[in-house]
Amino acid sequence: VDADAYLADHAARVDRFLDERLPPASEPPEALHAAMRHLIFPGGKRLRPALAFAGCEAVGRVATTAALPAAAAVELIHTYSLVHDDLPCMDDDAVRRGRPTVHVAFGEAVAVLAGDALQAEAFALLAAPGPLPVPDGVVLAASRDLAAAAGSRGLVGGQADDLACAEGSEDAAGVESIHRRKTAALIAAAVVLGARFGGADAGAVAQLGRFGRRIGLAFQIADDLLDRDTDGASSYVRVRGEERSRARAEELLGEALAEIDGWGERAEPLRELARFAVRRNQ
Ligand code: GRG
Repeated sequence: VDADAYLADHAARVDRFLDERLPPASEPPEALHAAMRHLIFPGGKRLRPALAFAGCEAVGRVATTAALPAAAAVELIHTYSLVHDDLPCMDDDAVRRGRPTVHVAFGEAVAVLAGDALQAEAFALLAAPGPLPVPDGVVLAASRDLAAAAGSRGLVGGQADDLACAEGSEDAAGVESIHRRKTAALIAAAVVLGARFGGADAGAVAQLGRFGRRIGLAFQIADDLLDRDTDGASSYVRVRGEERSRARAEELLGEALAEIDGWGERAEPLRELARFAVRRNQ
């Protein structure tokens, strides 16, 4: 399995599904619906949806089509967080995914509302009937996991602490704590939700949760190494230096892969995506 090919194939699948399910830009309120779609299409790497499909595949019980709602829901939460992170009151960015940010294109108020609506839409899509039947209990557990990853003990809490330490006063443990919540929680949720939609039992969910949290943290350290956010308060590279950051990312990758050692061929996409997340250059 080649990570680039897997990402491209599964991006196309989740994009089709999102395009079908999201309100069309022609539906009133048009500006809001256009703003919601602005950062969704064209997307980024679609790593989180790919991880959801790979989590489903690793469990190996059902066709990965079953995981479409999980893959789409996680990408919607991710995209909403980018829309809000780019706002003038947060990172104040004018460009995202190579295009004007949502607030630049549609104004600040519409960007806030588009983010809000994308977040709600994530849960609506997760709970709506998907292409294949999924037990209600699976949807309930997945909703709980996604809400936890997105909430004040996950993504939003990590963002809050990141903003609070804007002077860069954090030590390595503090930076890791922020990274675990701001980035790793949602990446782990992607794997876990995909696995749940694939019929994973409690043991597999726990293992893939540990796998996903390590990959998520390593992904963020790799992001710090790519140096996109040099002044970032919570840069691992700033507190640890480049060499130790690389070593930490590799250590986490090793721990993650050990977690799914013995899962066989079906977990190969998950392994390839893990290596990609840590060693990527994009
Ligand atoms: C505003 C609630 C709220 C949270 C913001 C996502 C985020 C938290 C901030 C964006 C800045 C940043 C560096 C976040 C860390 C996560 C991260 C590396 C996001 C970028 O993910 P990619 O590389 O992006 O997967 P694409 O565009 O490929 O989807």
